[in-house]
Amino acid sequence: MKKFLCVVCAFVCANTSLWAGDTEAKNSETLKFSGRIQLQHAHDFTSEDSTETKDGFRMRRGRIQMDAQVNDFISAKFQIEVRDKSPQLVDALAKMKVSDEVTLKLGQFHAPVWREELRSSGSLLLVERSEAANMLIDNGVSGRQLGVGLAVEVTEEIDVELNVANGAGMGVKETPGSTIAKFVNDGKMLSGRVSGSFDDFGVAVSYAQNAYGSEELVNDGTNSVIAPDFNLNLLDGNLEIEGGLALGTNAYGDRVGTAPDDISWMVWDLTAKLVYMLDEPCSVAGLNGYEFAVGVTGLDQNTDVDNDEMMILRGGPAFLFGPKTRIQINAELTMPALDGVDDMFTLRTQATFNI
Ligand SMILES: [Ca+2]
Ligand SMILES: [Ca+2]
Repeated sequence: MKKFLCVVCAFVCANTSLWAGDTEAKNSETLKFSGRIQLQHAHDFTSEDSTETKDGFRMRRGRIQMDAQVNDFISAKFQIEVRDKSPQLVDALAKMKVSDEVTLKLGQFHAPVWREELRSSGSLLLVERSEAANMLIDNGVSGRQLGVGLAVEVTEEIDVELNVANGAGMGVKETPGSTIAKFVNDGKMLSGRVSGSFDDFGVAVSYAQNAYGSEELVNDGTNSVIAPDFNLNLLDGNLEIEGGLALGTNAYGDRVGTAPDDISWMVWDLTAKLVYMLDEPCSVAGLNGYEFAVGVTGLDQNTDVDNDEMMILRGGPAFLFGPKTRIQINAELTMPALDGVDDMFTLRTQATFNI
């Protein structure tokens, strides 16, 4: 009897431990939780302004994500982020599989523009996305947006994605009665991307346009961008090269009187990362590999104006602790073309824990 009880007990215990690892989803076939913690430290070597902090830590990202497979046709993703101390909704989208080739996306998610922007923040080649990526967001032609999209798998290699969104950025609603601001209006952002993925390389071109202001406001116009980008995997995937070029226009409408001239801008970025994996993890926190990445970014805010350009060089090593954890160290040198403006040198370190 004692032996029988032990067997029953062992059986129950074994099953209980299995149950403990599962997540019970009320409405979905599967539900997966994941998250990300990114702690960043930066040191500014150049600022001589005694009123400025030169050095410190910040919580770059604290994220929680849920991925649900509701049924064979519907999946959903929900991600919230706390950056520093500000919580925000990052991704909230549902995907509906219309056919084997066509998927409808609804909610808040990345507009299909700029390869670097579409890469997960947990696997960026350098600590931060480039200033080129930031300039596309600042001009309202990329980034996370609220709207709907259509993803079409044309062939095994060729994908097309189309998107209609508010164009007002993350979490910003556009509803009847809302007050018109720069990107909050009746005008919507339209974007699209055609991409080809082959064995060792990928190539794509994106287009976006976003109407800003309103006919009643002087700043009535449309921002647009066309942006080709690529990536290459060499040396059995240990060398990754990624780049992009974005040609943008901020066009002002036909306003009577004070409308300024249209502005053309250009940004580009080229980044490479070399990975070296150890044969076996070492005893220091399971260190199992190294990376070295370098990147160069060019910004020209107005192609008709001289001396407003900027070149940014970034690079440094990273230490891998298994597939989900790494510490990256980047030296960042920002070189404005304008005479009399000093270069800026920052050392940025980031620990990423994908959990
Ligand atoms: Ca809008
Ligand atoms: Ca210029």
